[in-house]
Amino acid sequence: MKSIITKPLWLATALLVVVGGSMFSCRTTGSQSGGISSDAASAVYVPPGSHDTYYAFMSGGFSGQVTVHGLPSGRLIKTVPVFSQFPENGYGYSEETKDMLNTSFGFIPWDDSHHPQLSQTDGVPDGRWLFINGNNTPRIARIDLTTFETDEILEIPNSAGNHASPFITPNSEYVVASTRFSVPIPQKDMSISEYKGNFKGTITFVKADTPGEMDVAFQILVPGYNYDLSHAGKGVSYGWSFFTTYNTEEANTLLEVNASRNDKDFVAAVNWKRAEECVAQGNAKTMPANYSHNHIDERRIAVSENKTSVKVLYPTDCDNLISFLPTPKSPHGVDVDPSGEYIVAGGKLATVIPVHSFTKMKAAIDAKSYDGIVDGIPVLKYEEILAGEVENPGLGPLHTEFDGKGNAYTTAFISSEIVKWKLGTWEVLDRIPTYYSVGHLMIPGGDSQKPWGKYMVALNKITKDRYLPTGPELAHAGQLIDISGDKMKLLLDFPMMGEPHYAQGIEASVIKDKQVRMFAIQDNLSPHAIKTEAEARVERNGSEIHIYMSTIRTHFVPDNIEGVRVGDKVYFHVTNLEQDWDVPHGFAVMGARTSELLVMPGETRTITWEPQQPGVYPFYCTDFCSALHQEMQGYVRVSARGSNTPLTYSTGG
Ligand code: K7E
Ligand code: CUA
Repeated sequence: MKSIITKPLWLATALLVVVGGSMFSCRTTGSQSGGISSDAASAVYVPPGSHDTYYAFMSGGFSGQVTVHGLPSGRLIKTVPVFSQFPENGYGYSEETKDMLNTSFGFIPWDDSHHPQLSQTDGVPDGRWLFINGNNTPRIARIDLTTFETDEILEIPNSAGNHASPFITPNSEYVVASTRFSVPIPQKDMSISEYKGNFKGTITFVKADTPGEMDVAFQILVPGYNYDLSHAGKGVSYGWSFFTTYNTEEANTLLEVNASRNDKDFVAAVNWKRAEECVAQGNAKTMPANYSHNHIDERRIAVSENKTSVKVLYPTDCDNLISFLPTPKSPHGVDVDPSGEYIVAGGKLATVIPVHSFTKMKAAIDAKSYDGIVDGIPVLKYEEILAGEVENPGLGPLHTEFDGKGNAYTTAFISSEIVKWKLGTWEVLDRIPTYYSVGHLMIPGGDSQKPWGKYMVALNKITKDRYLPTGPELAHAGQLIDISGDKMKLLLDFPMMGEPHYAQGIEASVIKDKQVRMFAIQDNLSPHAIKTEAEARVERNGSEIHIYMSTIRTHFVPDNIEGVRVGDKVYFHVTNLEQDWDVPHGFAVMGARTSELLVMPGETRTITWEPQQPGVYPFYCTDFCSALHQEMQGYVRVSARGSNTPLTYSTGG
């Protein structure tokens, strides 16, 4: 048996080499086959010790987080916890961070993140912050790109399914949010069958340019459609934001059929400069609302506040606020080219890619050339505002990005390909298969006024056979494509945290020299910080035990603690006294129903522990910090409820 198998295997291997070799060489001739070019390996090879040239920020999808990859290597370099608890470093478990996950529904330890957006100055990503939406319990988060930490989360009231979010305006004036699912606004108990005409949508503009002060600037009440995606105007269309809608049928059941009846749905063009005027003139109504705003303050501790009202604009109280641009058919993405003139919609069920002209749209609005008016919102005429249609764009066009050289790239989900076409002539120039079912795509800066048009990442929903199989759930993936030449070239597959939706990329030099390396211990404003080992101590306050603990290579002070009782709540306030880059210490205690802590140099973090049984319990450092890391440990003695074991602890030195 063994010998029979061995020989054919050997033969098969030899055959594979021959076939593989010839496949390789014939696929270098064109990207039509989707093959790998022979220089692909060197194009993505970042030698050990060298850095990638781009940061790529990927939505973590249903993990609720953001992952950071380097391009062109595709290497995963960081997971940033945002909407989901992260036991790896204590985010959402530690006393300093758990209030970040407060909402009007209470503590919510998970969300579904879809669309990262880099802050912009003059329409160009500036590397200060990354925003991302929470799709399920409507929220928008801000990540500080000097620390790669989530430092602010705003809940969006009067919303449901925060999908068209947080697409940013060119000077980071606003990030937007809208209802994917229309609902009664304000919420109330009513029959779902009364959806039509009674359920409403909202489009929300959130003030985004001042850390710690994100807030709803205003909301606009809109008809009960599904508001799916957005992008801001720029250049000539600065001051506008565009939102796709589907289900203009206002169906409330079997949407796959009932929301696909209309030939055209709408792109909602919102003039936010006009909205500002109407709000300033007092045309907005104040509506009670209940939502949370959480941010990390100067002590590096999350504070959570409840907000109680929002300003709501009705389109009938503010003329020229919104126009509806008829758009075939059940559009998903809406993308604006670097000049701001062309508004490209991805009609999931459309046979062409419709491109609207901003200039023609303005002219039609000025001429009041309407097809009708819905809830105070004029519907423009498709033919009058059309710049062009891209023919034969692939099946199921979804999302478009731009290379800054006059070309657009649109994903086609059903035909699993990316189609490159020319702005202005609308001719298809090239197409490349993706593996498989591509959703979004990302060119670094590709939704801004100045794309870095060298690479493109296809963000694929399905990988089937591309990786080693791992049971029923398979890897999600990105594919790196070289777009520097006339023909697109596939360079690399790399796995990503599922499900990848959108992503953002930026040249590494914009961010990498601004990194915080440690927190100065003398500036640590935590009320639980200790600045030296001599300050380490343990205090009892009723049934609360507060342990003010220091860490430095390679010991905890105190390392032995006695006098804790069952029924006590123990707070470990751990300060890392290190003042060196890349020396966090970890802290974990046996039986804690929370997580570990990972404490950065100069930082204080607190985790709680409620011991259940008398005994002696070890704690230890989880991060291999030095040669004597394994020695970095201690014990807590826990006595029975009501015992009189005196509170004692070891001291430094
Ligand atoms: Cu995945 Cu932007 Cu949520 Cu399209 S969305 S694919
Ligand atoms: Cu500190 Cu390991």
